[in-house]
Amino acid sequence: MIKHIKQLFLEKFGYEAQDTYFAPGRVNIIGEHTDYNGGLVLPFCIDKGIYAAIKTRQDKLINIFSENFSIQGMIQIDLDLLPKALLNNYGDYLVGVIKVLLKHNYDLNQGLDIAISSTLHVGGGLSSSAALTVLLLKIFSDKLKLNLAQLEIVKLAKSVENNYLGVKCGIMDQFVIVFSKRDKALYLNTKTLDFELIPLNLKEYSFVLINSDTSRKLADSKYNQRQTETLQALKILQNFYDIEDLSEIALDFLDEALGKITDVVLKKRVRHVVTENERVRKVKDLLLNNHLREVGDILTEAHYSLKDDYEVSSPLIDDLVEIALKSGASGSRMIGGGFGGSTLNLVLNANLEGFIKEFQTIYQKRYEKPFIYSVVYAKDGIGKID
Ligand code: GAF
Repeated sequence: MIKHIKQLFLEKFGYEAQDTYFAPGRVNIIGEHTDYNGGLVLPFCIDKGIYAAIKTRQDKLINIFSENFSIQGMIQIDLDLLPKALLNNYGDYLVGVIKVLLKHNYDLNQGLDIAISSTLHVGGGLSSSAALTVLLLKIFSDKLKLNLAQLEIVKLAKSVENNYLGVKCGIMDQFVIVFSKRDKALYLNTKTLDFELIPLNLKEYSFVLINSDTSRKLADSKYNQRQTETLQALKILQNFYDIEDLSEIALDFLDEALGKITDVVLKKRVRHVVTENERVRKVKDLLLNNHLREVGDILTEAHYSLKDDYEVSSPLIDDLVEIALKSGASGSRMIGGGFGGSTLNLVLNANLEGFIKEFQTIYQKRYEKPFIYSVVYAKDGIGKID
């Protein structure tokens, strides 16, 4: 892929690239929709992601070409003349990054040529947007000598999504894309930003990712609505409790807290957040103590919480979970924002081949879509690769 991205750069710009970078996508083991409620998450990065080859320019133009969106051609942004409205293409990530840097008074005095190519399947829900934003910030930081600290990159990348792209996301994706380490899962408290890298040794199990091949844009989906609902529930509970976010509600107090809310939908949202935090704690301990079988049960439990209480699944995703369990997975759940994307499945290695075969047979009877799956391993976060 390094050779490929360098070749793409040469073809598009007519000279050799200076540097190449890679920003991975992420998988979340558990802790979904908790990161904008001050809760816990347990993600890791995978080996698929976005590659970039770059070279600085003498003027103040940023030229970017994405092989995956080649139909949109080369996008050019003048650092002195930024578009006011959204471009409605991937150039918006670039403009968002530039605007957020300028807002924080960083001096952007040099242009860049950038070629990018992604191995993340569109519609996989593996956080390609956070990968792209973090990647661009890292390139600007290194090449324009902004010297951004890792945590600053994380926060700026989140701000691009929140303030320029209209997605009210939390900090999980950006954080793991910067801090992920090979063979580790990242146990993160999204409120304090304290984190631990815990060994991810699945022993006789594997994580299998299954892609629903349905894309959705978080800004258009009900993602932001969920954020608003949890905020509404928090406001109600703040009349009774001295709390800053829903994750401060302990499981033991859940029933009492739910008693303060009359709206049935808001009750369900709160129940998901509180029980999900508990599931993250449990899975972390189970992983550390090598109790993988129980991890599977909790993953499936989390899926039903996301489906029934948080209502962010989809009929197709529910079906993928059902097929996985029928095919012998020890646990299965949707991951990420929801309404599409991928499922994460915990499968015994001894069953792996049988699982894939059985899943494929059932899936292809029901759907006329390609069956897209991969076995995933925890990898390092963003970095310069050459
Ligand atoms: C998306 C968001 F970007 C994350 O911040 C997180 O909320 C996730 O959905 C759900 O857990 O990936």
